[in-house]
Amino acid sequence: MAILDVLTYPDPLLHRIAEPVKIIDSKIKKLVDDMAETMYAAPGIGLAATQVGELKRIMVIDITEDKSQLRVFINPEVIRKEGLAVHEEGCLSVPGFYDKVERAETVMVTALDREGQRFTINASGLLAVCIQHEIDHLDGHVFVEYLSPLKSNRIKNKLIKRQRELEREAELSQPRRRISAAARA
Ligand code: QAP
Ligand code: CO
Repeated sequence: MAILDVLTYPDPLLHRIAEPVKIIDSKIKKLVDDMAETMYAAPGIGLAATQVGELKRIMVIDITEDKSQLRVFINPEVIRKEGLAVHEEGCLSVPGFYDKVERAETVMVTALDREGQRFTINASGLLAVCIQHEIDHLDGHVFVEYLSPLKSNRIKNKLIKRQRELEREAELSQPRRRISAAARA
């Protein structure tokens, strides 16, 4: 198992549409396992394959406190939505930012599990929010798109600035690799 790198908004890959999984082979199972490990390590309650740069319709969710109920959704489809509810959301790809988003209150979803078995669930509350948030990722959407342009631009600019700082720190921690030809001369 491995902890994967999570893409940060506004990475362009986060806006691509993921492809359905055709066959659940050992590579897909490894990706599912690595995604679960990555989500638990964060820690987070949901992660879509798009967030780790894999444009496949796979997401993992565990909303329990004790990490006891991993749910794997492969090729998920919403077959019914009802009501509206507002919930505070965050995202591993939007670290440090949280805001309220309105979504359906309950959703009926069908998907394949890690073994390829079809299951259908009726979700409400936090699970319903999380399922809709992760399916959005598979369709190339990030929750900040639902916020006002003022808020989403502010978040985007702060994350770009932070990414630049992180890249600069990474450079400084490996000075030897970066000595230029001019400096050696
Ligand atoms: C999606 O999000 C979600 O900013 C899953 O610094 C979130 O697991 C659905 C996280 C809320 C419904 C409600 C976020 C971790 C985790 C951060 C997550 C952070 C560290 C987000
Ligand atoms: Co997210």
